[in-house]
Amino acid sequence: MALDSNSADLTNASLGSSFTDVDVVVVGAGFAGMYMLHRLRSLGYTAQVFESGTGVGGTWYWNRYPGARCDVESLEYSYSFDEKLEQEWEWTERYSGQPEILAYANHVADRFELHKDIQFETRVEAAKFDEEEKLWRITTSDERVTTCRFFVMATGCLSSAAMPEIEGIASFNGSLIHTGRWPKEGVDLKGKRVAIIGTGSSGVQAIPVIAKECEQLTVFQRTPQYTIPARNEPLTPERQSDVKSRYRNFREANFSMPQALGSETPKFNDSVYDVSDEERSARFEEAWNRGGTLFMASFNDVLVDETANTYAQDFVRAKISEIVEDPEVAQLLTPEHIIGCKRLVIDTDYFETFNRSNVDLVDVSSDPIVRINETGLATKSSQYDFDVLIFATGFDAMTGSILKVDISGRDGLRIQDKWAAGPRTYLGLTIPGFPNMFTISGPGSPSVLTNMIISIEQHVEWISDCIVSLDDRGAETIEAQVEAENSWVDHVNSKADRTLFPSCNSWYLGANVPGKTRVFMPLLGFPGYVRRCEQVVENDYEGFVIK
Ligand code: NA7
Repeated sequence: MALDSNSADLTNASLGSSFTDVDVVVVGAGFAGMYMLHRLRSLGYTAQVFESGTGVGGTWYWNRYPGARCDVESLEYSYSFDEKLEQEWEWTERYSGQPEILAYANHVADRFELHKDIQFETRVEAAKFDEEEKLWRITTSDERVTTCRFFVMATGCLSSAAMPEIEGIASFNGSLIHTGRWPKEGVDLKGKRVAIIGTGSSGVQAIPVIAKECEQLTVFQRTPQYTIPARNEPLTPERQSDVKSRYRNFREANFSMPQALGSETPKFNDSVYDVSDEERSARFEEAWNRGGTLFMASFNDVLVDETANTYAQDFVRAKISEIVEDPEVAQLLTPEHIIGCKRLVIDTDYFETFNRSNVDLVDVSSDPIVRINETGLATKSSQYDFDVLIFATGFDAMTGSILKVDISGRDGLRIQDKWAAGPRTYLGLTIPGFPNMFTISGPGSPSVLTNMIISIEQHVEWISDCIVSLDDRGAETIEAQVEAENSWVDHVNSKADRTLFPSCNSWYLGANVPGKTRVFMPLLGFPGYVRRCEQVVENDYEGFVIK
């Protein structure tokens, strides 16, 4: 039995195995932590969420940079677990911007009264499994220890901002900002000389918006980016009410898609080789005009066959040279790598922005950044001065926030040691050696290759059903077996190896973080994954030891 989290004033040393502060501690109050809390409470469990920010929303709380926008359509990127919520919330655009998604997260928190069980401005620093008592002891930045039976890491996949180690960074006299830690109060860029390092999704979204606001923008690019127009537009009331009138069917159709999204976007099951040159170009052109990441679904082999991929590459390269007026700039903006193996970006006026007179592009692959100094930065050949330096340099994705917590499981096994050669999980949900601990959208699950909110819901429901099942049978612990983990890791790798995904330096592989082991972390294919999770339960939690 659990005590009310606020009334528990016991020293942990006096606690017995059936006597904990709360049933479940959840780390993070993003979309995963919020639904986990709601679901646990509705099943009668007590839960305490710890969140380092001052509000809910996770990645949408932190990523307030100008232009931040979701690359999944609004009517899909929303919770599906509550029909009233689904009906009452009105989205305004095809792809929601960060302020609207954060407003939605706040609406959900208010609607389900989540705040009372979330402790904000509190970081979980350590978590230790007590084998004798069969409970977890969670140490937080306020120097308290909370005990719980179950421990859920809902820390998000893109929440640990990655800052490159560039000499002299502390000497810069101007403002230095990471896109993933954009100040809540905003940043006035009017009349400022701004520099931005990084042209991933964050850079590509921010650059066109910042260029319109600031006096001068210098973009430091290491790798050019393939990006497809988002074609964002206001969501018409007709489209919104149409989807709302058949939301269950719409959700189910998306649930059966490989990425849990896009059931109404045309997709094709033929090869680039099956059609004429004219048809191929017309197909890509339609996808370009339609906008969105499903450009890659124009043919069935673009992401699996290197030569097939070159047709898509060539199409986008031709677009860049059409849009960008200065041929030298166009050349610098033209990627050479495989399209889609780094996450495909969607944009609004990205390439067009380089036609503005106040935007300069510096290729730091040929002229590397050497150091940051008081007035700006020095590349090997030149000095650039500016007032604001923006790092759009991405995240220590998928594992960064888990590894920041000092987690030790059975026999004192530390997660940092367990994952020294890269993350290993069973189902992306559990880790042998760490009983009663779960990771939502962890490495080895479809997570970032899907509509994240839908993947989150599937994980939250699996975890809470698992906890109920343990209680129904009077069991205390569940722990994944190493054999199950080994075959799961093989499964995740073999899926990735059948595609072009492992062939370039992406954050999916951890290749953007110096020293991080190169492992393709997400699992391809949502419906197959969901079936597998269901089978595990049907086979009485196959691959787990329950005691
Ligand atoms: P990404 O996609 O990891 O992009 C980071 C960018 O920063 C990328 O262009 C990197 O170049 C660049 N980068 C990183 N370190 C450096 C250094 N030291 N010097 C120069 N350039 C550097 O992160 P985002 O935040 O844009 O997007 C992450 C995801 O969030 C995105 O995929 C969406 O799902 C939402 P590189 O390519 O490594 O040469």
